[in-house]
Amino acid sequence: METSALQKARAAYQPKLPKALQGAVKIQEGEPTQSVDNHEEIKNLFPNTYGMPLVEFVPADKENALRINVGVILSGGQAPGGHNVISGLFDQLKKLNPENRLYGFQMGPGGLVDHKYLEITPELMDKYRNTGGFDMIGSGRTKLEEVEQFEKGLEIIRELDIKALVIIGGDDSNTNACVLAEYYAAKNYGIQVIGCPKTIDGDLKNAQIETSFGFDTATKTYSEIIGNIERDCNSARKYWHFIKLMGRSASHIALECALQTQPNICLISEEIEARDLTLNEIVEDIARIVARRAEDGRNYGVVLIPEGLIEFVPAIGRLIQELNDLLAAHGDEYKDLDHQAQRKYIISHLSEANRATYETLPRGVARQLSLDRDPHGNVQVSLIETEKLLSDMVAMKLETWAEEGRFVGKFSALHHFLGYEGRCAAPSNFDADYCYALGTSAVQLIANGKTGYMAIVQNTTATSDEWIAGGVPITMMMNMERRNGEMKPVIRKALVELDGAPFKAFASQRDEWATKTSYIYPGPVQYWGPSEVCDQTTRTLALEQGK
Ligand code: FBP
Repeated sequence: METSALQKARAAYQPKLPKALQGAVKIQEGEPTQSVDNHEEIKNLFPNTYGMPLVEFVPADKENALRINVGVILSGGQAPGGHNVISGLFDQLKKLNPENRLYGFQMGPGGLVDHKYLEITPELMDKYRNTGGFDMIGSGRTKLEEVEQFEKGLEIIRELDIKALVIIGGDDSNTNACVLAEYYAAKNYGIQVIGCPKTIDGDLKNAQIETSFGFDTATKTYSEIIGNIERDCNSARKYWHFIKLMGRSASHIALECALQTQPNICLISEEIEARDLTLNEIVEDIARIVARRAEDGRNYGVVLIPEGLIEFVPAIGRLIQELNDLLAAHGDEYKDLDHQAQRKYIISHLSEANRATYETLPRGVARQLSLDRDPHGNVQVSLIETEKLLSDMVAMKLETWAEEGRFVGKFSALHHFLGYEGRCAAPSNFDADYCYALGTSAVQLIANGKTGYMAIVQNTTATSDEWIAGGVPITMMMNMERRNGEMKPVIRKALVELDGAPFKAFASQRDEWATKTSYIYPGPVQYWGPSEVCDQTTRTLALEQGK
């Protein structure tokens, strides 16, 4: 494999570990925990892994020389730093006992079920240190939830003499990690399961998890690109750029990028839902800003749009709920119809109010809403061209206003979708260190006999040696939610809080950003140089921690 000069230099970077993880470690247990909601239901579903205490690692006198084989799985969308979780696991396992082995199951959870794996050797590991991507073992979205899959996985686990599995994933994958941990515990199989918080979306966070890995690098990468577009925009002064950003339901990515780049407009789905806005009202708000800037001779601007926006427009959200249930119940008879017949089928099965919403949506968007859900039951919002939909509707609104004699200036729109551009970026120093510490923590949880835990690292706005490492029982983050037409135990997703510091900081400045041009051009992620340039956390994390 040919490598770039940057990759070579970066391979030599030794990620920094918190003080508590640098030497021998023991655990300090806190009070028993309970789920965030639906205590009785979650307790009944997870009798063996419910109520366990929070744990923190503290220095010990002697290292636990545990001899163990471990399996690791990368699950779901790529996020910068995945390889560093694996190098953290690898180095710590070898440190405990050089005989320890680490196996990577390939292409996601499916690799466990289909017995596709490779052993992670020192040579292989060294090729991937501090690199982006998940290509070392690949990733996938197979949902681990059936007993048959757990038993099939057990066969290879036994064959390789694996005693613990580490599942690196987002909220859905960690929910499945917990279900698997519970199953293996209930059966007394002696297999531990540990999760690690991954996702660029930033929606796997709570009182214990300060941030999911990948959010830092991905938002810095998108902000670099947005800054470049803003600078082009401010040079040519002739286009409105509509930029959709990944993030699924949550608008954390859009909000963080807005804080880093100060665009003219940034929509926040959670606010749109709270204000009960219709699509038409959102379009009018944007068109008003376009017309206002045109009065000052500014026929250009930048709009950030979170990819999940459409689900949060209340009428469309209600429609999606009904479509989810409809597709879950009638998916088989619907699947084989052609496009035209599928549309008819949906229209004839929807309730009156939702049918009206469905029929008023542009055909392409309506179709995208009725396509297959991902294996976890989510609408594939990355496929919906919201940026195009909004700019078309803004253009129509401006035309109507112009016909009414209002001055609207010139409106020429360009579209971008930022998602895949950042998911495999080489991890920032923050993500490189954070992920390495998560991998190290996961091994310490295993060494201390834990299962059904997620590795955590806290105090992350301090310097890395002051970070605090430990574990949180996954059941603690769970509640019951409706998925694919059924109530299921799931990790509660963190959406943007409208009374939280990041949103408030944005809301207090956005009117000025709309009318003036206050762009910030952050430039690329830096790996070497002054600390304020290369070790900066996201604005979201800093604001949440009052920095
Ligand atoms: P995860 O929740 O798996 O981390 O997904 C992140 C994400 O990048 C979302 O932002 C996006 O909607 C989705 O993956 C796209 O999915 P795919 O990788 O299957 O195209």
